Amino acid sequence: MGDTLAEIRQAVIERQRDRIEGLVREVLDEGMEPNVVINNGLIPAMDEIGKMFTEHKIFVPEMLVSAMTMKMGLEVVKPLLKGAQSEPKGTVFLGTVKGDLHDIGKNIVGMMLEGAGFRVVDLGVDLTVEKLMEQVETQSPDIIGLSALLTTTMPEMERVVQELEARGLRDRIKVMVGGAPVSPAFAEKIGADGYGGDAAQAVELARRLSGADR
Ligand code: B1M
Repeated sequence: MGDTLAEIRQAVIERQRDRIEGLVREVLDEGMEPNVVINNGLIPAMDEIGKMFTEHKIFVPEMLVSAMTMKMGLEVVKPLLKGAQSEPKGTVFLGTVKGDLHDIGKNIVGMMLEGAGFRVVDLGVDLTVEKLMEQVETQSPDIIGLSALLTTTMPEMERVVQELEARGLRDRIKVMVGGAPVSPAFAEKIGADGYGGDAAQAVELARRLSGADR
């Protein structure tokens, strides 16, 4: 199984879209936990892609096709992460902030939250504060989860917190933030309720913020 995990990483790095689904199915059929496929196969491959991009060994088009390959792998894993609970633990609005198109991490967080029994409303990428507030006014969530991968888009997270305050909604709606450049110190600085370093931490945090851990 270890060898196939290495092949999964390789398939993402080398953009082998024709192989990825079969490889992921193979390890799942052999009994590997979906979380292991994500954390030890798919995610490390994207880390490697990031390094290669920084070192100018690959460029945006290659990075994009690797991301597409990873998404194809994630789609195979997704049905296995769905929770069977009937009563949701709370509603989470999830989005990647304005100006930012990175959605792989957000999608993994969403899948894990659903698996843990939350109702997740995915508001997509490049999410403006205005669009988010429109949604908040119509179907009040318990938690807003924001993802940012670019240092330049992180300030959008603070705008969301400020807008909730301005509308008098801050006490009712918790805000959690995450994404590679985000840190606990940043979360605290902008007045968010918490930071998730990865999808597992995001689930723990959502449980705590919604009171579902009590
Ligand atoms: Co871009 N990109 N990218 N990119 N990209 C990064 C982020 C970068 C670090 C690469 C590099 O330089 N090494 C760099 C940012 C530098 C910076 O800001 N300091 C960068 C850049 C520069 C850019 C462009 C500007 C490139 C260009 O056009 N010149 C451009 C920007 C486009 C835009 O957004 N406006 C761009 C474009 C792209 C693609 C479209 C090609 C593609 C994205 C495809 C897609 O997402 N659909 C892409 C990719 C794939 C990457 C890297 C290689 C991988 C990101 C990823 O998917 N990681 C990335 C390098 C890297 O991160 N190593 C890079 C895997 C994913 C599972 O991890 O998203 O961190 P992550 O999510 C984790 C945790 O962070 C956490 O849980 C997840 C699961 O463990 N988490 C949360 C995430 N959100 C959370 C929310 C939570 C809690 C936890 O609560 C709500």
